[in-house]
Amino acid sequence: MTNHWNDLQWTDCALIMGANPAENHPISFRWLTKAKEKGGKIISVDPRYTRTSAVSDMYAPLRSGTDIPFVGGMIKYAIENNLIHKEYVVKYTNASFIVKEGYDFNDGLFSGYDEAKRVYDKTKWAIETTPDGKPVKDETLQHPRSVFQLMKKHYSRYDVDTVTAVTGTPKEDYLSVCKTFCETGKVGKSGTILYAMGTTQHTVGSQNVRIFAILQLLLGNIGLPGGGINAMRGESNVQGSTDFGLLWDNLTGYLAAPKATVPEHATLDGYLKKETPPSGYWSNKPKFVVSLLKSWYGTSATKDNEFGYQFLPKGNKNYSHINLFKAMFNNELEGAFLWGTNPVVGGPNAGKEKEALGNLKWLVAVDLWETETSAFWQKEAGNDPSRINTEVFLLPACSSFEKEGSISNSSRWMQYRWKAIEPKGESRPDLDIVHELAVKLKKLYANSPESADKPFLALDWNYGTGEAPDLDQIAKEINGYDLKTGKLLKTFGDLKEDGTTSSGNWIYSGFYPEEGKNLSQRRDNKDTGGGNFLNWSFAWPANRRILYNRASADPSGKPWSQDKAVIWWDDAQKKWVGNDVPDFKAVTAPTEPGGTGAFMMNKDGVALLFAPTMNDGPFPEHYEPFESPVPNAFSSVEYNPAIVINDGEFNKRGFKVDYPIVATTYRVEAHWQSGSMTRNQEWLSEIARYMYVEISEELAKEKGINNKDKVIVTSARGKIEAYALVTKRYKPFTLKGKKVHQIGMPWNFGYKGYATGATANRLTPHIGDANTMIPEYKAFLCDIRRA
Ligand SMILES: Nc1nc2c(c(=O)[nH]1)N[C@H]1C(S)=C(S)[C@@H](COP(=O)(O)OP(=O)(O)OC[C@H]3O[C@@H](n4cnc5c(=O)[nH]c(N)nc54)[C@H](O)[C@@H]3O)O[C@H]1N2
Ligand SMILES: Nc1nc2c(c(=O)[nH]1)N[C@H]1C(S)=C(S)[C@@H](COP(=O)(O)OP(=O)(O)OC[C@H]3O[C@@H](n4cnc5c(=O)[nH]c(N)nc54)[C@H](O)[C@@H]3O)O[C@H]1N2
Ligand SMILES: [Mo]
Repeated sequence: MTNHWNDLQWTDCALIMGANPAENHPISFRWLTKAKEKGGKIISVDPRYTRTSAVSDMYAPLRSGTDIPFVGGMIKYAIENNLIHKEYVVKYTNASFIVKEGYDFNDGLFSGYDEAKRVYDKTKWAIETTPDGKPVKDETLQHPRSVFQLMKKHYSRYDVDTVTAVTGTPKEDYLSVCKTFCETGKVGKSGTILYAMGTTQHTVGSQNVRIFAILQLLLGNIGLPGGGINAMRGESNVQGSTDFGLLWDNLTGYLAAPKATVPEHATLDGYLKKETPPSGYWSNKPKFVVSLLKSWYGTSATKDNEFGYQFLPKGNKNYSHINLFKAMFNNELEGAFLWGTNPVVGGPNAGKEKEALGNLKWLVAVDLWETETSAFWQKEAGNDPSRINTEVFLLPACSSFEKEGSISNSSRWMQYRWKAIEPKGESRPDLDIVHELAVKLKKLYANSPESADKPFLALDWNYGTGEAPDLDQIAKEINGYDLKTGKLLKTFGDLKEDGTTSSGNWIYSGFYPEEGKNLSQRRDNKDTGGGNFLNWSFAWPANRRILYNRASADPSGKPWSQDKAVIWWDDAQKKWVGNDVPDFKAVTAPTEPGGTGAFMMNKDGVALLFAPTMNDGPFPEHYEPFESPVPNAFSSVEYNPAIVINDGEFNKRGFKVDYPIVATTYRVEAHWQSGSMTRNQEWLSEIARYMYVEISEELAKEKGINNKDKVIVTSARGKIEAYALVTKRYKPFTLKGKKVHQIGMPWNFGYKGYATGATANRLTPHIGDANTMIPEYKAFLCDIRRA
């Protein structure tokens, strides 16, 4: 989230698109309800009329996979009706930058496309620079190659008629959403966009988020209270896990993992040169990287050995979830640890992922329960246990209530949690399990002459001598030290690139200062102003609650409006003051270089309307999902031209002749994820007992299906049986005068626990987004009939 949960109370309009927070993030409604009491409006945009829609002021349906046309049309509407915040756009975005000749967009493709490799040459999307490397600008925004004009041209194609013929949204509903949300472009108003998996789980998932950002920047909504673009994170600590490098291509703190395929990454020096931009806050990257290496490898990290950089693995493959399972399927992996995950229910094309597990020699599952995954070898229809040779170990982990440590929520708040009860049975905290493994393996490998074992032996593992690791030691390591004095660091501003500081995660540096204590344990619930609660826990970075808060003030440092003031320049005190920790050094005057840089992480201090960094184009463009019932109305390019096509058996593609119905998947309030946590609870199992499929009354009639009938849903990957839930929540879409049906189903079911039922993921495609590889769980084709 750019903002935080409590801050939602200040919004004038919340556009909830691609999420159902009334069920999945109920805490949001505590604050959205307050916003409503103050006159704020809530809009729900979802293919299905959800519980969120039911408490919203406005609802607009759209066919799954058509968010880019929906928002693209809003961008056109805002520009044409003069609703944008012009000064904000000129000063705080790259709208005025001139794009070099060579950039082009033609029939769905940007310039630089290599059809054989399915990749773009992004150098074709460069910004024109002066001899000293500064962007060339036209602040009148009139230059035909200015970002603003190119963007305007790009979205001029997204007119209301074309958009609604693609999304299937009734025109009046669509126009009401445009009008209501775009009113937040007025100075003194702020609007927020709340999103989650309905947005990201698409082959255009990253561009779905990008187009939200563009709209919010045009309306001047980022950096303001009640504004921003707010990703409601999923699992309670998923924010923390990505902060700490759990994504396959990241080290902690969003530093790129070195790759064998990037020649410059062969040395630390080369890596730093390649990955460090010349300006913006990321220009400090060498300090973060060297401090990270120092905290991982301690005294084994010296200047002479590139601070242990060569200990880091340098992969040559994409090992996102989708590719890992493909590798498993192709016998490229010998064994796997599946730590707190249940892919036999939650993975895309789960039937095939289950098959892939059988190709492992060994599998270690660490979980609270025996799940469909650790029990994948057991007898189930179509399974022959005698043919599976995988040796499975199940290590019992204890639940969050039985251990202590911190979790980071969507607000970026790192909150410490204490143990409530002792662990049951032989279960142990995950950290203890990791710790014991590491200690035992270190002993086992101590005398190994193998060079492959050197990195593991070089790891500094100094978390005490007990059976359990010393949590305080770990917390301090994350914060980081001044290695010369042995003192804890106060801020990441003190990190050095010469090996004299350490920090296990630079973005958290400062949460455990020498004088204080672990700030994630702070529980002072006094409002410090603006509902920001600065003394409650610790928010990264630097305890800042609203990211990009510099943009809440005009270039001279005066709030755009008193109603939406966050920080402002106090000329008497010669510093930034207000309700939040300022975006940059508090003493940087607006008149100084960088003083207007509201987006300080970026190279030129501005936000990117035009983003030459994306794999699938600098502007979001509509492509149909990998499986779609209609041709693309915007170009002759069918689906995202930059996605990796997983040919072969793992991902059979379905076509509308066999599978004419659009399907989507979602979660239900009474179940948590793959269901291990809830389908093993009698009470929750009673509330949501059976697997079902929601279908419209119209489709039910066409197919002769009655409410509660058993039905069979098929896709190119498989078939499942479920109960029909005939509902008014779905309505057929009318696309260019033709009727297209959509159905939806929960993905929380499996064959373990009390409440059992068919797994929706037996149907979903094994295809991912062009930038992140997140699977396209939210839009695919199927058919349905009575069982
Ligand atoms: N009770 C409960 N709460 C949970 C979870 C749980 O399992 N149970 N899981 C947690 C986790 S890990 C996560 S990631 C979050 C997920 O939170 P959400 O993203 O809210 O979860 P979903 O229900 O999967 O999807 C949200 C909505 O997206 C809609 N949708 C489908 N396709 C599209 C589309 O193309 N465009 C748009 N605009 N909408 C679409 C669906 O109809 C659905 O209503 O929830 C968290 N909270
Ligand atoms: N079709 C479809 N599929 C989806 C989605 C969708 O919207 N549609 N959503 C996707 C999303 S957003 C997510 S996040 C994934 C989730 O996919 P998974 O992470 O595979 O699913 P979970 O059920 O959250 O699995 C977590 C497991 O961890 C165990 N567990 C709980 N607490 C602990 C603990 O403290 N320690 C350990 N070791 N284990 C613990 C639980 O018992 C459970 O078995 O599913 C994805 N799959
Ligand atoms: Mo999630």
